[in-house]
Amino acid sequence: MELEDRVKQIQQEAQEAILAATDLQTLEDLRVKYLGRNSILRQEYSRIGSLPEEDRPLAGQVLSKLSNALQKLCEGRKSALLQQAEQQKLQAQALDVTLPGRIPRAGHQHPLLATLDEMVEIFLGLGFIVAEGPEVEDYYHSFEALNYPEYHPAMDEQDTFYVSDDVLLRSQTSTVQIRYMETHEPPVQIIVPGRCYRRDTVDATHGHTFNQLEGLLVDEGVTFADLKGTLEIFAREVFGDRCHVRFRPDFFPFTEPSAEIALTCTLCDGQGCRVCSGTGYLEVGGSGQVDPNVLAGVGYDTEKYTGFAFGVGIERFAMLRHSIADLRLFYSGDMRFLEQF
Ligand code: 2U9
Repeated sequence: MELEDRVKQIQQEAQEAILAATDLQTLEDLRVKYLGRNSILRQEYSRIGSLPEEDRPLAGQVLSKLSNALQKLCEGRKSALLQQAEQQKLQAQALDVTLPGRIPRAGHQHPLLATLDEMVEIFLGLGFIVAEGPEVEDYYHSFEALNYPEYHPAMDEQDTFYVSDDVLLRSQTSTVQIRYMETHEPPVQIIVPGRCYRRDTVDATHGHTFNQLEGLLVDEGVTFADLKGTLEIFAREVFGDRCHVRFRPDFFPFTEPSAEIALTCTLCDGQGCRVCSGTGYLEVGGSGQVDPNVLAGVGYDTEKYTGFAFGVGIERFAMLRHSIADLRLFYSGDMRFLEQF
């Protein structure tokens, strides 16, 4: 075949292959194949010596033209591939500023503590201050100082967690009120939020660990009406103006007279529904006038001072506030539950 035809065929083949190269390595392999030391072009150059004298200059021209053309093609393709790679890199790094921002997962308060804080706020607004005290208590502050008679069932081991004969986990925050009165003269106006412990079987409405909010007000001339008025304001702040307090006789060793605290059902406004089992009321805690023995026990003049006290369960309130049927959900650590608040 004539040199001209061979050159045309090589150019055609090389051009297609170079333009079809999709990466630098393939392109480099092609450059070596067509322009390298052992390339087809080199072989053609080596044949020039065997041509007739008068044909050699033209052959040299034709081959160097082909070599330049293929060299240019390789360089062109290489810069195109580099540009393409650069474009892809920039594309990958491209930031679409119109996308919505990633909302950082913010933690938030636990529903129990949120409810507790809301209840505390209301009493702070009524002039109470928060008192705190130990959760691990001694027998005296837990029972004797609270006027429990000897061998009251509450002090038995089936209700209370004992660490030793005289050390136990408090079953109510009332011990803090005793400690507070031991170190402060009247008037006393405190609320005591906190964790309490009872040997209870865990079910939808009972736990061995639960939170309480207790209140104590001791001054001259404090009456049962003051107690009910205070609780009435509290109930309306939490559940709205249609919520009322119902007192029913009850008994606690540390209060006399005592009253069970019930609120009009938050769901049916007192008409009666499944939540309040048709009664229209929901029991939330207990209250009463502080027993004079308790005041005498901390050295207060019971002729001069009287007081009222109350205690409500936080879980109970939180369950009513958020229509939760099982208090174990609060302690489950289950984000599907907690994320709803
Ligand atoms: C002192 C004197 C009196 C606090 C009171 C109750 C009634 C009561 C329970 C309600 C639900 C505990 O969380 S609960 O299970 N509490 O019924 N608590 S009177 O009376 C006191 C406290 C301290 C020195």
